[in-house]
Parts: sequence; C-alpha cells; structure tokens
Amino acid sequence: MNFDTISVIGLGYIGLPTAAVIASRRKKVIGVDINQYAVDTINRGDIHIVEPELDMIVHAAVKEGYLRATIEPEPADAFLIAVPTPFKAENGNQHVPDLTYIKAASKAIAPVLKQGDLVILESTSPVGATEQMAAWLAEARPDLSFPQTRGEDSDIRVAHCPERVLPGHVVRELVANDRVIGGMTAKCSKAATALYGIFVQGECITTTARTAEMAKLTENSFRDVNIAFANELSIICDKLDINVWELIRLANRHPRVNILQPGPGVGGHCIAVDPWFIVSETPDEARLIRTAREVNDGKPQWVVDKVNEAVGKFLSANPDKTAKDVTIACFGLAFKPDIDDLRESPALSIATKLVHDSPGKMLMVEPHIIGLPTQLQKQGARLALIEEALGQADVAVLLVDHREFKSINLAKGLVVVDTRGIWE
Ligand code: SAJ
Repeated sequence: MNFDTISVIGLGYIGLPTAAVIASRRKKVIGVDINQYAVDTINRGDIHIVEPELDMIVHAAVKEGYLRATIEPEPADAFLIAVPTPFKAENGNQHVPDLTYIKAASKAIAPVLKQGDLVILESTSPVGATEQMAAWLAEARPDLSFPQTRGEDSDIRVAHCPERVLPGHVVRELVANDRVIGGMTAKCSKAATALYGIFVQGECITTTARTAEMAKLTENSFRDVNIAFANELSIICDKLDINVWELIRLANRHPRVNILQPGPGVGGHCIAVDPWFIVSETPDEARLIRTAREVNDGKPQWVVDKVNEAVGKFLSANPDKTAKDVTIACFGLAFKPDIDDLRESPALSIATKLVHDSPGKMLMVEPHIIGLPTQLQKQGARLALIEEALGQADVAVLLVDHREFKSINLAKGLVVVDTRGIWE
C-alpha cells in the first residue's frame, strides 16, 4: 500500500505530533486546522502547544518541506482525524459526547476523497462514532462506496485507531506504544496497519472499530477507577488519622496489589472525560465507572474544606489574627507534575475557589508558567517564586508534585495541606 501524501486533520496535542513524526519519516504530510494562528505558526516551523522535543521535529519537517499546514483540506491518500470530542448537555445529562468536530472534519474532507483513500478516526470517541463518521462521509459522497454498504470492496477504507500517548512523553510514546487498529473491515485494518507501519515501532493489533473505541475508553476508565480508589482511601485515612502514603506503600508490598497515588482530583482532557462516554451510553450498567468519576470530581472540594480547616487551626494558634491576616500559598496549578498545562486542572480549580473565598493574601507558585490565568489575577492572586511564598505563607497548600517542590524545607509552625504526600 502506498501512502505518498498523508493528511492530518486537527493539529492539536495529538494531531501535530503525529503529523510531525510521519513527516520525519520523509512522507509528505498536509496538516489541516481551522485555527489560522496554528496554521501560520506551524508553517513558520514553530509550534503553538507545549510538548517536549516537538518543536525540533516540527521545525525540521517544515524546513525540509515534508510538513505543511493549511485551513482547507487537500487531496491525500490517507486522512487521520484528530479533533476534540467534548461533552454537551442533553435532556438533563451533562456528559453526552459531542461529535460536532468529527462531523465537521468529515464534511471538510469528503469533497477531496478519491477511490482507494483511507480515513482513520484517532479522536477518542464513544462506541459507534467511527460508523457514524463513515455514514457522514457516505452522505457527502454518494459517488463513492464505503465499508458499511460495500464491505471489503468499498472505495474508501475506514478505521478507528485511538491515540494512547501520555502528554509530556508524546514524541516517544507515538513511536514506541502498541496501537489498537479497529478497521470497519479486515481490509480497512490492513490498510491502517500499513499506515502506522510508517512510524510505529510498537505492535499493531487489529480488531473491530467498536472494540477499538471501547478499548480506549476502557484504558482511561481503568485508570480513573484506580485513582478514585486511592482518593477514597485518602479521605478514609484522614478521618481515621492514618498516613495514607505510608498505608499505600505498605499495601503495595503485597505482590498482587498496586494502588495508585491520591491527589487533589483528576485533571486533563482524557481520564476525567472518557469514562463519561461509557456512562452516557450505558448509564444503568456503568455504576462503578460513574461512582469513580464522582469520587474524583469531589476531591477538589474536599481539599478546599481541608484548607479552610487549616486556616482555622492557624487562627486558633494565633488569636491576635483574623482571616484577613492569613497568607495562603498554593504550590502548583498544572493538571499533573512537570508540565505547564492548566486545562481541566483540579489544582487550578482549588486555587480559584480559595482565592474567591479567602480574604487574605493569596500567592501562587507555578514554576512552569510566566503569568497567572486572568481570573486568578483579577481576584488579586499573585504569581510568586518558591522562596518568596515560603517566606510569607501562614498556610502552604501543595497541589502538584512538581520536581521543584520536592526538596523544599518547610519552616516550623507553617500549617501545611499536602495533597500529594511529598512533604509528609
Ligand atoms: N493522577 C493521580 N494519581 C495517580 C496518577 C494520576 O491523581 O496515581 C492524576 C494526575 O495528577 C492527573 C490525572 O490523574 O491529574 C491524569 O494524569 P495521567 O498522567 O494519569 O494521564 P493523562 O490524562 O495525562 O493521559 C492519559 C493516559 N492514559 C492512561 O494512562 C490509561 C494516556 O496514555 C492517554 O493517551 C491519555 O490519557 C489520552 O489521551 O487519553
């Protein structure tokens, strides 16, 4: 199978690295995005997102002429769709998957499709989304045949191949991870396997499109349920006056126990989102998956309550002070350690609540950003350096276990709320 030109639709956290890695294998790649700023930035050889090593690869691919970005789709031999699948509210359900972007991408590429092309959906999707995408394509191109009606003999091949890369390690994991390839027919799977063979060193395992969709949702739900277990333990242990970090270390010495780490909640755009795709489709059956989501989503408020308790403790030890005199320092705003990504971050939502509720000074320590989000700034919070915050804080709240925070020496008398167990 020959893929001379490959088009990647959606140049975000998944699409851009994928486009760049394929281009680095000396394949002609056309990246398509509706965001003109992203298109212009990439065509200059720069990147509009933060991901280690990506800038070098994009720069080289654009400079050598293998990668080009555009707003309008152009003909290609394979199309990889990597657009977002957010939620929408519908009939009182807040977490219904919204396929608008997939629909728009299908409509956009349909006019340039030709016989023999391969279309791959990479976006994390509810079960059935690939079939739905194929239906949209068929509707727009009645002159071409698709697997849902023509099976193995279709003009166009369609598959779902979910991305499984870890933000912060995308460039390495894109190449090294195994891929689940869910073709709508065996021929579709074969074509998609050949495409991933261009850059994937992991194994490509074929299955159906629906199983591939569910595999991706299952992986992230598995992690969510396990983090929820750790978070629930942390709340139980707090009540029973047990150090949860020590408890987990001890329990994990059992050869068949591997408990994850509690934290301030689950953030990011995948683990806190994907389980809802299962719950939304099978609400009566997905009881554990739903409860895990609720446990993890409830953790930020529990942390806020803990900080308020800590402020109360400080005030009873310092009866001459009022709440207005208390300085709170939050350590970390990102959704996980050692990255700058604040989107869907429980740390950010805790900090925002604290800034809103606390009348005293609020200092934010986040070594990975150069300016605070406007909302925090407007409410009077200040971005501070580690030393400055430590010098002024009455209450220190550890929200993200960034490398920089691990070696901090805490002053005696400082009231601490440590959601990550690195200052225990
Ligand atoms: N977290 C904990 N405790 C833990 C582990 C994680 O509280 O023990 C929290 C993190 O702090 C963070 C959240 O969970 O807020 C998610 O972080 P993560 O590093 O576990 O995962 P993501 O969201 O960055 O990436 C996940 C990965 N999925 C799995 O590990 C099963 C990645 O492989 C997927 O490609 C990605 O979702 C995705 O795009 O779906």
